Amino acid sequence: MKRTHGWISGILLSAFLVANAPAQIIYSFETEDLHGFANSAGDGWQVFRAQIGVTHGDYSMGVQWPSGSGGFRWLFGNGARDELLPYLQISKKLLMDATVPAGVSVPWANMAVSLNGPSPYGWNQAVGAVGLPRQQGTRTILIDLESLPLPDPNVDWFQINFGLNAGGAHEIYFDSLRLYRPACEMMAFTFDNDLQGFNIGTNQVGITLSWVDGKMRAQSTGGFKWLFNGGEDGSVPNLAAMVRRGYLVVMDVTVVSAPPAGWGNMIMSINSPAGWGQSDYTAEIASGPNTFTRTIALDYRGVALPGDDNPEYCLLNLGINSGGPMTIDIDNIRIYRLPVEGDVNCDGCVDDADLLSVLFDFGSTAITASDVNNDGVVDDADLLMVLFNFGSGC
Ligand SMILES: [Ca+2]
Ligand SMILES: [Ca+2]
Ligand SMILES: [Ca+2]
Repeated sequence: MKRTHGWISGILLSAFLVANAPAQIIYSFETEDLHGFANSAGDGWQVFRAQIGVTHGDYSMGVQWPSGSGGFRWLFGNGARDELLPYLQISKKLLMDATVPAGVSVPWANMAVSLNGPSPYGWNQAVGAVGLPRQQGTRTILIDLESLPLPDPNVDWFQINFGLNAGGAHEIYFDSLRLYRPACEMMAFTFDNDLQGFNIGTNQVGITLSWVDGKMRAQSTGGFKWLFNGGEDGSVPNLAAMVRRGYLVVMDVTVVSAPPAGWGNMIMSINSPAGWGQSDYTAEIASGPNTFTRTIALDYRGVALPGDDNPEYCLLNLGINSGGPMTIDIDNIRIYRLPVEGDVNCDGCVDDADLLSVLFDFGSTAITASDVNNDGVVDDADLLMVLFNFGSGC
């Protein structure tokens, strides 16, 4: 009774902005050349500085597909090594905000990502696509480049390239390409001993779940299937508290057996007394004939969340879809914390630990979360931001 309210969609969406927040931002798209990406325009494609979907600074990067058509195009970065490589040496998982304006929607949209440098580094493309938002709203996407090597630190040039693809004329605004921060994770499901309540429900066919080596294995015959959370004893402790403080569900997904049609994707829902909160964002999980492991994220902003930290129940359900039989392993489902301004260590509370961090790094020009306002130096401006927000989120 408490578990499945079925296919409820029609979620109310609004294009909302994320507050500027501690994050080590690589590209903010503030200048006309958009870190080189603007030069990728042409053949009806438009890449331009915009003021829609701005999540850091004053501008974003707008991309419009050719009028009336979908399709694929690479956007190439500027090759300025020092604006990119030092960041990837800290983390090869990146986040970026992607906003679709009102009145625009497409059946599907995704992005390929490559790193590119002079020979012998060459062109290194990450396996698998990243889902892009298909309808109105701001969603944060996770780009996992862990599988790619980095070039020699003294390489002449080095760039990141985005291959955009959509099943119709699309329009997206990007901002705040930034480092993913493990410090912001709240662990929800580790599958250390069992499936932690995940099941396939009573009426669903064509899907089996099993516990394999500390992971949840889902074997689907294809098409859309729910992996329900819950069972007899509700949900994992503190899940409601976590989802109320986060905005992304993050997990490690291994494609054990790829679907013959070459595609597989995932949506999610949070089910609580607030209702069946189904996300509109679709994460790509399988791509081509490849077997691989990577981290994906599902942005759940806009879904109904429990009104307090201790509701009668709070369940996290995953909906997988594939073109034919597919086997995947899922592990380490965690919730990524919503930014709290001034929260340097990303524990959700602005307190002495954050203050000490800024004081300790004072004067530093390194890439550090102590640079709260992301201007490249830790100084009194950052200290003031922590002081102004002291106690926030605690
Ligand atoms: Ca910006
Ligand atoms: Ca803190
Ligand atoms: Ca600063």
